[in-house]
Amino acid sequence: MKPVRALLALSITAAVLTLSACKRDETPDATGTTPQATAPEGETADQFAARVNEEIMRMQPEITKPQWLSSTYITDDTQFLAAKANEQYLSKLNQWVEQARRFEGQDMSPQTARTIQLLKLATAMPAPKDPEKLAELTRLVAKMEGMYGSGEYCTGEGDNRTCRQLGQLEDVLRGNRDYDAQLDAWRGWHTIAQPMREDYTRFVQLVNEGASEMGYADAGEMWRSGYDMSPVEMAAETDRLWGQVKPLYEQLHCYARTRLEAEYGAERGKVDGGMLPAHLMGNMWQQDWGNLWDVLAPYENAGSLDITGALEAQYQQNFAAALTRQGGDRDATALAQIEQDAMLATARQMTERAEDFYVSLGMPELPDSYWEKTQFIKPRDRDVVCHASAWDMDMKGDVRTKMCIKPNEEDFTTIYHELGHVYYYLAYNELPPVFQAGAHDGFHEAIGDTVVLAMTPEYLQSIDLVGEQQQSEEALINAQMRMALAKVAFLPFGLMIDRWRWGVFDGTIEPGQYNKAWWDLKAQYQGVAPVDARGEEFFDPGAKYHVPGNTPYTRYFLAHVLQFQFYKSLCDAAGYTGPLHECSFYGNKAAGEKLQAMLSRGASQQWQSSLKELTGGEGMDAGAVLEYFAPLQAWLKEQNEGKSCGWQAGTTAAAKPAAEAEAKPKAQG
Ligand code: X8Z
Ligand code: ZN
Repeated sequence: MKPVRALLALSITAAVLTLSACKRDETPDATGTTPQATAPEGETADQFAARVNEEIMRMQPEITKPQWLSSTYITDDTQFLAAKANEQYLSKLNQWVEQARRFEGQDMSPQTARTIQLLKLATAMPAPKDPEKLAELTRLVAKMEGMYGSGEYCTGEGDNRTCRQLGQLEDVLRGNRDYDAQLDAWRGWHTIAQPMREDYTRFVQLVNEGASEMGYADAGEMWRSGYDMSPVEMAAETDRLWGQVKPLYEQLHCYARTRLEAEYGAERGKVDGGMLPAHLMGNMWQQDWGNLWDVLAPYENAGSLDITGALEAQYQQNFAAALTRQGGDRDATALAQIEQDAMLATARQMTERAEDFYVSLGMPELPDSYWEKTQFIKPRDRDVVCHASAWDMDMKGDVRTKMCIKPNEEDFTTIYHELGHVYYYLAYNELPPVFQAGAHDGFHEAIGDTVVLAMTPEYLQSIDLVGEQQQSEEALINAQMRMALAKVAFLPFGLMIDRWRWGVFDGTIEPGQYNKAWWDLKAQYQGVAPVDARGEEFFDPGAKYHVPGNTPYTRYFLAHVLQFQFYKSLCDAAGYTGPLHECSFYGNKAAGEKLQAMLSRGASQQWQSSLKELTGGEGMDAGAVLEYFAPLQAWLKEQNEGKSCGWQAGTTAAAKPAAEAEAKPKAQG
């Protein structure tokens, strides 16, 4: 996502957005300690908007560079610098919001009115005005993100002591089908979050105080206010969209449970109430089931889409080439370096493939600086935040991604996702800084994923990643299942994280219930459960990046609906008339132009207008999701025939539908 700037969207690193001061225009207040910003005498609203834009532009690198450093080199020092930069930005933002109050009710251009409206939403981390609390908040967030990035699970004693970080624990879930090894990896990762509970609890108090000072009931209401509709309407929208896709998810859930029971036995393949065991889904958070292909593939001999196998082979080739180049002595250090070189070469090749897709649509090549400054793989000598992100360092071309790429399908598609952010940045770099954001944050998340939908078996074959494809009903179902394990499995997860945070922020979920509410929501939405009790000694939400990283999550749910709408429209623009799921717009300039037009609008207009320009419709709608997966849904129904589908999850106050929760009186933070 986006660290960096994104007004509505906001960022990855918590803080977000960005900006803050080069040249400080503050004067000390009466106590001499609190800087008090003053706006120039007689400044009009339009002048104010122009000044803020200019200041943001100047500050951007001052904020993003320390953040980049702390994410690519986790130490106390870089955390300190990132927190300071964030502090500078957030206090500046508070000043602008304060200064903008002068113009309330005055005549101003629509552009200025939108600028002021967006300013109030320019961070996911509303900060209290009190400078000490503001500084405390930025320190907490830098610390939690550092804890996540450097988190490791250690076992054994003395010489037998080994420590594994997230990537290694994910490897176990991805490829090891041993029940106990998976359980150990899953539990092990969740230990890293236990110490975050206290910090997170304090963090909630602080952002709620900031949100309340800005006029919102709590930080969750502020998050829901970034969608050109009321926060109540926004919450109801998410319920409506979920209602459209829920039957499809339930079919997939039922099928997955049957297969898991066949693999692990009826006892171990499911949890009481018919839920899926959290540690067996191939993914630490059960948000993407693609790694379970070996268990869930509909047909064994119906064409191979073994992308991971192809990428691993490419790595092996690079490794062999590096070995040959190096020759001579190969001690352990030299060998580790060769592995690292081969990994980097493979990661770059994977990224070149993704770039090629965008270039085929008529978009520019990535600038040289992208290739020089990007973090492609996990460095050997230091801790980094591996969670993938895309960065706009200066709003004028210094774009980068930060990943720890490995040669597998999931990382391959994540590269396409991240480049979607990068091409959005590049497309709107000409706009005033406040408009340099997605039409809404779900748009930003949907761009790269739209391209991923166009990675059809034919496209994959055309880039030599998979062999000749069968044309059969079986092959079609296999291809649909491959997409569904990534896209359909994700939907309830995309919703539940912020159901949890909305409840945490509005006080309906109290600190003493943080973990219980988390698992209640996972049970309700995903039908997933841990195999043993997860009491309040755990803080399982903290084991998912976006919680300590404070990145709002509803954006991904919306993106998983929008990307199908975008995809359908781009297929239309390309003149495609066949079944939706077979369309690829690779190489189609007309589709590229349409997409680029939307990207270049940024947040300069309401998202409904941008959506209309691209799709002809004004609202988000999951009809295209259902159209795309129609063959799979029919097949799943047949497979599930006679089975008792569904699951039983207890309901708690925290697990009520969003619209209902919204109607209740708010707790003050
Ligand atoms: O966080 C991300 C991206 C960066 S914006 C890698 N995603 C969500 C996640 O990993 O949880 C993409 C899909 C959902
Ligand atoms: Zn993203």
